[in-house]
Amino acid sequence: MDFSLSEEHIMIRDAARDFAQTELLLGVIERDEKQHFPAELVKKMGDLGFLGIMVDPKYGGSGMDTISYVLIMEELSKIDASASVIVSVNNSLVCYGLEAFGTEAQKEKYLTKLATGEFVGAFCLSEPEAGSDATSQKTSAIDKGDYYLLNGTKNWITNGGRADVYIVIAQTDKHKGSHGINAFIVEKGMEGFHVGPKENKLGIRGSDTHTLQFNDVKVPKENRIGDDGAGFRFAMKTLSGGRIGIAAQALGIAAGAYELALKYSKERKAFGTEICNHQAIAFKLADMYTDIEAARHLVMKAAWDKDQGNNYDVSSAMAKLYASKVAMEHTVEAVQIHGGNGFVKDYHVERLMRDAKITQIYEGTSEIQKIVISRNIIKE
Ligand code: COS
Repeated sequence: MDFSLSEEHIMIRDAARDFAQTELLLGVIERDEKQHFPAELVKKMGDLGFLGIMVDPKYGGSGMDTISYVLIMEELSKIDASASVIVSVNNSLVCYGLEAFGTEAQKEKYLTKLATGEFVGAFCLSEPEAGSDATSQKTSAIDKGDYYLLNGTKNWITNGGRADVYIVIAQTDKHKGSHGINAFIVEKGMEGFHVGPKENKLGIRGSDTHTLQFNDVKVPKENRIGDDGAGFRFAMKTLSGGRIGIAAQALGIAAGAYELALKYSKERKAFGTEICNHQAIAFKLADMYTDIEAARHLVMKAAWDKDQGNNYDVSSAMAKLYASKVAMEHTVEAVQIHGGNGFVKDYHVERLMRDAKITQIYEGTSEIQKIVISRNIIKE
């Protein structure tokens, strides 16, 4: 067993850290306040290879492993979780889904542009009445010969108004339950595809979240991903990888808040000494440090499982469940350590606290992660 990072991993992590602390930090408060999508920064992240981290270089990707992906996600998320969710969705839900399950023609046409950042992708599973209960898809895709006729509504779609390529999950045969579901590639601008208003969110306010409407959209047959009826398993498998990305995001949010709290506690004085010298604060820091390190181990283990070709359904669920809990609890503590300043936007921790909450909700709520974990351990 070896817990050390390779020189290459350290270089990758440092490059992401450098980018986050110089480029992402600039204007992060304003982007959050104004719900401003960081289009310029997305382009720069594309140039750095952050939008197709694990994609094979023959499709324009960086050809890195999942450990590199989580290292990058952690560093970006310490500073700007709105930017990192764009990276996470593009990498693990869209690029991975296409690379692992798409046809050669789909990879040529879409993956090559998504991996370089020329295109941005979105993943559309959730519906008004199918969030956690993902098999209850109401969006339908009727087989019309050489195309499918797509109708329905998707909500809380990350990159919803900004994407070029949308992977849409829909019911093709409701009598077959989860085996009557398919995944389709829908392009921006297809007739009958409408983007609804942008959501006004508690956190990750710089990311672009919309409801999408599909009214008789003709999706060519060749845009179906995988075999007929394989769409639910495609979505589940893709989400297992997505959960590693979100776990790394939660880890980054927690670690970012911890680093700010540690620094502040060494500068701020009360009762004649820096507040880190008071046990009330020192013990909070000890708990944060320990829990964040434990979360990091779970995140790394899930990434390692994926890189080794092991099943990572449970390790990704555990990583997301635990890292998101740590992010929520310790961003609250980071605000507490900052006192009144923690309640003010300039100190960043209140934003990290707001951003933390979504990591317990999207790509499977904490309760869903417990379903995945418990079902798997019971059946063993
Ligand atoms: N990999 C491959 N196949 C999987 C799978 C996985 N990770 N998880 C489930 N499946 C398969 C099952 O094996 C089953 O196939 P069979 O019928 O051939 O046995 C099929 O998919 C249906 O699975 P299951 O019966 O477990 O479905 P449930 O309706 O009970 O739902 C949960 C399972 C709750 C785990 C699933 O609906 C889920 O993950 N929901 C959350 C969705 C989510 O994350 N939403 C957020 C949207 S993205 S922001």
